[in-house]
This record gives sequence, structure tokens and C-alpha cells, in this order.
Amino acid sequence: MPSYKLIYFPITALAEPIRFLFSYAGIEFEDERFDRNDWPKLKPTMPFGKVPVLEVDGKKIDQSTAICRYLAKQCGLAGKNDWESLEIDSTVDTIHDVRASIASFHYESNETAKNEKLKATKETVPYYLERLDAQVKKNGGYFVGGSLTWADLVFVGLLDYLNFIMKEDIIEKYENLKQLQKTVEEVPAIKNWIEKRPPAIFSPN
Ligand SMILES: N[C@@H](CCC(=O)N[C@@H](CS)C(=O)NCC(=O)O)C(=O)O
Repeated sequence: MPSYKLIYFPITALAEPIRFLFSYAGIEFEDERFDRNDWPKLKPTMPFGKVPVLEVDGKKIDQSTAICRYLAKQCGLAGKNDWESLEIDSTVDTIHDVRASIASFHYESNETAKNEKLKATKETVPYYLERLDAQVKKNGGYFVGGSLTWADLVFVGLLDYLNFIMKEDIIEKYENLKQLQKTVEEVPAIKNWIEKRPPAIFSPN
């Protein structure tokens, strides 16, 4: 078994689906959360100046989705056939479209542009969530194939970060997504991780 070190800010966000997958797979990993003030110094040491970065036996690799897919394959969460794998990939990209919409206003520093982006996000998010909710309903309580896949872990792993930015529970009125959140958070390995994980220290803007 290789040695794994996951490097990220001291928050959930893009690293959390990876941490969920490590936990689900029962694979040990070092969860390195650096101090935000150290980022300018660390950034040039990352392959593309971004995190999360996973170190596998000392080799650095980035891109959270690729890392999730790699781990999902090792623990049977990557779909029962190529079609399901495609559906999972497609769902994960859709989830990241929602995240990108939410992040776009959060990280905007110009006040006028920020308000414009917030307005657009407030329309985009329900559009996507309605459809994702219907997808879960159609697929027996999961995004794909009537059983747990890494798409479910990505969605639930990102939720607290998205809720923090939107200052509300964004899935409150979507009962199938709400149930999915419960299902994932009750998987014993995930439940155990959530209970023991350090608190996220989100940055306020
Ligand atoms: N597509 C990449 C996105 C990585 C990314 O945008 N990371 C952000 C944090 S969430 C980052 O490193 N920001 C600091 C910077 O760009 O200096 C992934 O999924 O891993």
C-alpha cells in the first residue's frame, strides 16, 4: 500500500470528497492542513499552483476529481460498468458546475460584480438542484445505478462548504437530496470520519 498525504487548506471543500473516499476505503492517509498564511510560500511547490494535492509515495498529483476517481476504483464506488462510470463522471461534473457558480461570487472582490454574480447564482443553483433531486429519486436514492457511488460522496462532501457560502442549507427543500445526505452521512466509515475530523476554518470572503 503506498503512503498517502493529502495537502489542502484547513477546510472541507474540494478535499472533503477525497477524505470521504479514503475513509470509506479504509485507507490510511496523512491529512495535512496548512495555515492559510503559508499558502504564498507553498503555492510554487504545487504542480499547478493549486490544491488539493495528493502525495503518493512522495509524488505530487493534483485535481480533486481525478484523485476521487482513482480512489473510487479501489473501493468499488466507480460504477458497475462503463455506462455507469460515465453517468458518475457526468454527475460529478454537474455538481462542480453548481460549485463553480457558487464560488464565482464568493471569490469576487468587486462589490458590484459580486452582487450580479450572486443574482445569477441564486437562479442557477435551484435549476441544477431540482434536476439532481429528480435524478436521485429516479435512481432509488442515489445519483447512479441504485447504489452508493463516488458521485454521492462528492456531493455530500462539498455540501457544508456550499452551505457556508450561501448562508443557508441549499438542499433544505429537496427531499431526495436531503435523504441522500443522510444515507451518506450514515455510512459507518463516513460517520466515523465526520465525528473525528477537525473543524473547517472557512475564510469569510
Ligand atoms: N480543478 C481543481 C481546482 C483546484 C482549486 O481551484 N483549488 C483552489 C482552492 S479550492 C486553490 O488552490 N486556490 C488557491 C490559489 O489558486 O492560489 C481541483 O478540483 O482540484
